[in-house]
Amino acid sequence: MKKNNDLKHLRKAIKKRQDAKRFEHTMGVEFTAAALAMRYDESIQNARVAGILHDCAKCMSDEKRLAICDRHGIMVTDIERRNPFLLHAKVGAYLAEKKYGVRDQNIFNAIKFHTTGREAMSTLEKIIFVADYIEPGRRRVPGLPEIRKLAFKDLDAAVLQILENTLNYLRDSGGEIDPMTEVTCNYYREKARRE
Ligand code: DGI
Ligand code: FE
Ligand code: FE
Repeated sequence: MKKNNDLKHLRKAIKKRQDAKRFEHTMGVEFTAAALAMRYDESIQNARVAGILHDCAKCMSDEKRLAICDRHGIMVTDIERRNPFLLHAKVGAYLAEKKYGVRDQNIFNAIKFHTTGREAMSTLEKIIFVADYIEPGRRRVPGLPEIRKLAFKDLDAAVLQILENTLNYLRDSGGEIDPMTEVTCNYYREKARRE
């Protein structure tokens, strides 16, 4: 299949499974991930595929996400069991392979870690993590214009800023923090300090 057809096919499949608002976000992430791929010498095609698929398990009930994990031996941590929306990343990576035929490990990982991040992310993983936060349709969050600029200057610095914002937001709103989000934040804080 030609690459452009591939993208068209994936967009069409996802459009059927997401509500209009979520699909608009998906298109924003595809677009932004492509722009960041240009800036950071990453594969534009891979960035677009990962962008289209990153939230493929978002428009699904918690029960369904948990059932997919149980059925396919995907490990569910305690925090994920209590906050099953977090599973849309892991389940999304699984579906990217099984349902959408993605064969590239780097693309799965970009989907799998797009919500919490992880230590030592690949360029593609960071691109999706950042694109998800800064895409044009993202609702206003404090400091977003600065993070958008920063993303095209220093990708690691943008990753760190997003993690700090997310952790502050979770602390203020009383959301339960996934230890993975904290581990990622500490890693990028330490990395910035050393460089
Ligand atoms: O799926 P999206 O809404 O496009 O974006 P996302 O996958 O980054 O999910 C965003 C939400 O995830 C946002 O409200 C913050 C939340 N999040 C990120 N890290 C954690 C977290 N939520 C909890 N409870 N714990 C975390 O550690
Ligand atoms: Fe998401
Ligand atoms: Fe998203």
